Amino acid sequence: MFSHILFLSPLALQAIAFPSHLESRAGPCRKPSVRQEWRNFSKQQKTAWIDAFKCLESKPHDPTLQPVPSAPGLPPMNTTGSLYDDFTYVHINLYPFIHFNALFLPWHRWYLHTLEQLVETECGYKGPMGYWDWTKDASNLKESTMFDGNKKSGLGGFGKANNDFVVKDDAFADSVRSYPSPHTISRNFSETPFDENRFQPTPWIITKPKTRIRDVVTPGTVQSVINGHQGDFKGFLDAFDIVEGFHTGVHLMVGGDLMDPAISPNDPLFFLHHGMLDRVWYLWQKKSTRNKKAFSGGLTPGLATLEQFLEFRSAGMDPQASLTTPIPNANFRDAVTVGDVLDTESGYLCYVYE
Ligand SMILES: *[C@@H]1O[C@H](CO)[C@@H](O)[C@H](O)[C@H]1NC(C)=O
Ligand SMILES: *[C@@H]1O[C@H](CO)[C@@H](O)[C@H](O)[C@H]1NC(C)=O
Ligand SMILES: *[C@@H]1O[C@H](CO)[C@@H](O)[C@H](O)[C@H]1NC(C)=O
Ligand SMILES: [Cu+2]
Repeated sequence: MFSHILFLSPLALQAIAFPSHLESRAGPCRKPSVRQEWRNFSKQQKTAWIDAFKCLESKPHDPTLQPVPSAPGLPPMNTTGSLYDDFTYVHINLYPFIHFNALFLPWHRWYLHTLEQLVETECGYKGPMGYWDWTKDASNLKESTMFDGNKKSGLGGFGKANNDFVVKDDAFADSVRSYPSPHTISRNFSETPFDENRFQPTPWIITKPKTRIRDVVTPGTVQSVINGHQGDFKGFLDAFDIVEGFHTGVHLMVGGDLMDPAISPNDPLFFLHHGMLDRVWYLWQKKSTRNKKAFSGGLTPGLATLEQFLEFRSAGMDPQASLTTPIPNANFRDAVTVGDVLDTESGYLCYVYE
């Protein structure tokens, strides 16, 4: 793990404010793609999804990626890595601008959509995108069927202590990730993931370290988030992304690459976990017209001290974001605004969750 500091200067925020070639994106959505729960993929579909990811590992670095000035401590760009590494690097580079603020959900929605475009256009993938409904696993997380050890169709389980927790039983066992330095992924399960100093680099915002993950990823927790905060995006985001909650909790529970916040897309589970998070936002948006249009919150993460975090929490501090705020993209693929990704079924996006 590497530690870095998340204090952003106004200059750094300006640097991300205007990605290049911003254009309006409108269009009808006649046949939305359907994102499926991973356990609802057939074995052949799982293999095809995994093969598409491996295909991205075989493609070279894309020189159009242009990192923005970012937080000290983040790894520098490695131009001999793969296109998969580039995609991870977009997350590493923009990490301080897209978490614990208003952009968290819109940015990750753009990120998943960009992945979908990458596997389709670069690798000819035609199957569905997926999500991991961890509420199905709350009573038995470590033994979840997500952690399937099939070399062709399995995402694999957890590593062993005598082997630095490197995952060996998955289809990605030979996949080298370049960030922060070349390695294959690791995972180390924890029942109480908010404890044990797993949460870096801002450990001071954890106030309930004994929280058990099984009590957090329940259907009831998710349902109350979806049912709450009518029309109030900021309130919804605060409830959705509390620190001892399901977003952070699942990252920390799996451990290894997934718990290291900036490099977490190294583990393909990232995309299925964030698929679920995007789906929870989607289900909240479906609740009412007011929810569907709601968006608010600040652009600066309030993470400097616990006092600051308790005041601003996950929805960020000034300056305030709006529908015309650009989604930071480090010049990688489409430059769009928050307004472009609010509706998954019209304009720029065209998908639903089953
Ligand atoms: C699984 O897929 C079937 C159709 O392929 C669908 O009817 C069902 O609702 C899906 N189940 C879940 C849990 O999404
Ligand atoms: C960059 O990534 C490539 C491919 O993973 C690796 O061989 C090389 O050692 C990396 N360079 C650095 C400086 O980490
Ligand atoms: C792995 O997880 C266990 C249990 O949560 C913890 O005690 C241990 O320190 C972790 N080891 C590493 C290397 O992360
Ligand atoms: Cu992220």
